[in-house]
Amino acid sequence: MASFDSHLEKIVRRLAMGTSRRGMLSRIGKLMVGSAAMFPVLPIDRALRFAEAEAAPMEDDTKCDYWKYCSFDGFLCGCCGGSPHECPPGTEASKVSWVGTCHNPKDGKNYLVSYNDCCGRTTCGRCACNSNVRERPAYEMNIHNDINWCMANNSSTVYHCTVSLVVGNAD
Ligand code: ABN
Repeated sequence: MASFDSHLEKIVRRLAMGTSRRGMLSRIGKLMVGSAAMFPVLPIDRALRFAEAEAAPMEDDTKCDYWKYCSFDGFLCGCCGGSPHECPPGTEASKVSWVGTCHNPKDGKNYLVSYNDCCGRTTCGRCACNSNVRERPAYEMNIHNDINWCMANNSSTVYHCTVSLVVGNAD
């Protein structure tokens, strides 16, 4: 070990005698720049990639682009004190509803989804979502979804928000 130390000491001394301090600093600087190009080490770069990875999955059922909302028309109850499938307190689910067929990209299957309005409180007004896949003009009520489905409830005209429930397989 002692011989290794003295050998290393000789090399370092020889290097030091043949190099100015400024020259050594410049070499160290070049080495650092070169290695940074090869191995990206700046924390800001990694943070950005993490943010992109976070944004990638389409699995958020609080957002209108969630697969189950393909034929949605209304306000998402998850933003109105309820959940994506539960009416908020003080409201009741509509007795009639609009049914759409949505494709779940996760398992590649199609599902029947019932969109029930929650009735009995004034319009929530948050998280409007109008996807309307396969909706047709209003002259055919069963294929038109821009309707207040609270019509069959006691609180017939007061619409608050809409929930969505998978009711069956559509394949
Ligand atoms: N189905 C949601 C809705 C309620 C009232 C009016 C239009 C659409």
